Amino acid sequence: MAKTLTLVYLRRGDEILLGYKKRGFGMGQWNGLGGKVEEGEEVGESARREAREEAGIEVGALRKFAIIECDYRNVEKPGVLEIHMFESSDFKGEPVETEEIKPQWFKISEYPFDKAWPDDRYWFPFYIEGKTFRGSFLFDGYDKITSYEIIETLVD
Ligand code: 8DG
Repeated sequence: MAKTLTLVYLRRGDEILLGYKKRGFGMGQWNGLGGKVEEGEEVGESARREAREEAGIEVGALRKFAIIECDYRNVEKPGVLEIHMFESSDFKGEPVETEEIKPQWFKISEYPFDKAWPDDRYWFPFYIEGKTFRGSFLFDGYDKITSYEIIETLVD
């Protein structure tokens, strides 16, 4: 069974909030806020909890725009992660640095693809075009994608 995780992208005009991961999985890369969904936790609630824990932000309404599956092969712990992706412009507070991440607003046109998970460059254009979609990515190690598919569809 795939593990369920979240990502939440806060938006402020033509800017997007990313966090530089200081430790743990995906360390040294920029990503949305998020993490593992805990047992008994609703996915949206989990995304809000991660935004609070990682950057001290209280998030209100969320819009889910995608679910992606990342299948990691040739790694120490192979397996599939199912990641539910949300955006929100409804939040209180300014992001603060925590032990886990350093937050920073980026212009959409300056998304740091070179220092982010390799799938981001494939799905981000779908998000920017306002599409909702499902993606699946087959990884060889954590840095290389050997095949992928993105299908525009409703997500819930
Ligand atoms: P924890 O023990 O602190 O809970 O875990 P962690 O190691 O710090 O991180 P995590 O909770 O496992 O969360 C990993 C985050 O990274 C989660 O928000 C989902 C996201 N993520 C992946 N894989 C990929 C990917 O391929 N692309 C993108 N954009 N995000 C990913 O886990």
